[in-house]
Amino acid sequence: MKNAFSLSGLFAALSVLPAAAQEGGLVGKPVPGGTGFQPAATELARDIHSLDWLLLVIITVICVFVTALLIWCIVRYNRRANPTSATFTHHTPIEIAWTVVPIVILVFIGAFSLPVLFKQQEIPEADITIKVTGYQWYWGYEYVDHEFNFDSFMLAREDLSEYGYNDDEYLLATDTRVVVPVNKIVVMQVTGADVIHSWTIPSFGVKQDAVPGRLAELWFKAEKTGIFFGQCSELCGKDHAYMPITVEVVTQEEYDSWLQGAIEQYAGKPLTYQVAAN
Ligand SMILES: [Cu+2]
Repeated sequence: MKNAFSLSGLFAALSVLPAAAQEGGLVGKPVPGGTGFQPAATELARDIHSLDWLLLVIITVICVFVTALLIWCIVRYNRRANPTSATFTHHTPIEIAWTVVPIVILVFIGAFSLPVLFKQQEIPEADITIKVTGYQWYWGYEYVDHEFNFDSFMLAREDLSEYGYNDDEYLLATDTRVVVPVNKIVVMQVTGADVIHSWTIPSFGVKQDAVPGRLAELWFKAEKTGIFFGQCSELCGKDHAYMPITVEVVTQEEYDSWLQGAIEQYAGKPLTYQVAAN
């Protein structure tokens, strides 16, 4: 780990732009009063947000309807208002209605949710392929088209400013970043080296479990430049909260020059498979 920190110190000096100078800024850190989703930076994330709104409308209508029915029954059929209760046991039209209406609602929801799911799961042809491996407790990235790899560790509080981050980006900022070009299809191949982790960038609308022995895929096409944060999303041991994810989306020219530097710096570095001894 020590080695990786000193290497990445060098890398920080080579880094593309200071963190604050990005178009999209830094996305994914806590904001005062924030309750909603992190802003969408991909079509996938926009789709998820629209689906969430649709579901919110549907469940609100259902909740209001059921609450109104309950209140009506309490008022109209309480013991005082309705001393002689009805004795029937069946009402076929109502039974048909409460079977058919939920089916129609579920089919309606499925008609909107399944296309979103398929869009995420059908992996398009990649412009850039990156293999990401979850370790206890950091992430390793391999740019498979260019045969180099590096690890990404969370920055200690005292190192944040050296890397161009602010104090409130503690627990999110990492020493190295996954750098990708804007408007290009990036396919991440996700796996785990020791236990199950989960790789996510909420603004991209992607999340994938990193399961040892399996290679899963996710894809995204970021439409904005900037720095995007995510965190390991599968409880993976004592430092689970300390293995964040930082992705930097840059222009194609910036990516090309970064790539040149990264190849020079990292190519030939052996893959690190440090499996925890437990
Ligand atoms: Cu974890």
